[in-house]
Amino acid sequence: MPTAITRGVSPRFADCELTHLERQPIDVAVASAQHEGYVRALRQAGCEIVELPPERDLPDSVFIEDTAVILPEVAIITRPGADSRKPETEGVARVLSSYRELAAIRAPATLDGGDVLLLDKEVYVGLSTRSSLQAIEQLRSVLGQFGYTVFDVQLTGCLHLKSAVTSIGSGRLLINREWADARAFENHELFDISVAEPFAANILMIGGTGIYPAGFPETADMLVKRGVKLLTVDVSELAKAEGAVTCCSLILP
Ligand code: CIR
Repeated sequence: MPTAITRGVSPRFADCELTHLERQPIDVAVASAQHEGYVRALRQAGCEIVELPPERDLPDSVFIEDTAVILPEVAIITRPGADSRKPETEGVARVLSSYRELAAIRAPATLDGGDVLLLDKEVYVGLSTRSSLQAIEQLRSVLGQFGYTVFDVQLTGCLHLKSAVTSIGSGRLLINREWADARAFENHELFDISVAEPFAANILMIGGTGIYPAGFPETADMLVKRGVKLLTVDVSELAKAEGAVTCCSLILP
């Protein structure tokens, strides 16, 4: 049974970082209720949940994916690109030390976990505004010893690599080619999102089930027709902070 580590929504969630979206009013109570629905979906998909309490003064801390990269052999504690998010890693490192050996990205390099897509022994890292080439070099040196190859991927117009491309299992990827350079993924089968739904490329697979936002019906329809089992969740309030479904958990397979 996979374990999912999650963290409740901060009371200061409305003070989140924003890069590509305009700030809109955010209802923290609605965001919390949606987060609870997301945690229920993780449970329904077969995860055991370890839920960390909300961090009052860390507005974006619900997006726990950005604080670590978990592999079977090691967990790498990141150094998030936004200064307001750097303290988020502390509590996560404490919890992860019970599950894995830890390594850490060292200053001045920065890395957000949302930029790291693990596909078997290949690790793809988005060159975003949050993740630096130096971090990619550090990942190469830590992960090379375990037989992983690390690739960098050029991004345009989105926050993280996993805003643009995620795995739906069996060598298949869900992708927005406007945001990620698809040539990096030539050895995979690519499923394109609907052009009307640019944020639709972020799906979280737990075993054979895809946890997926309710807001992308055209892409969801395409996925279901191609045999992907979906569990849809309303994450519209979390999306106002540029978050999606992978970013609200750390999965320990
Ligand atoms: C940020 O800008 O850092 C947050 N407001 C959103 C982070 C979303 N994280 C993710 O997609 N992995």
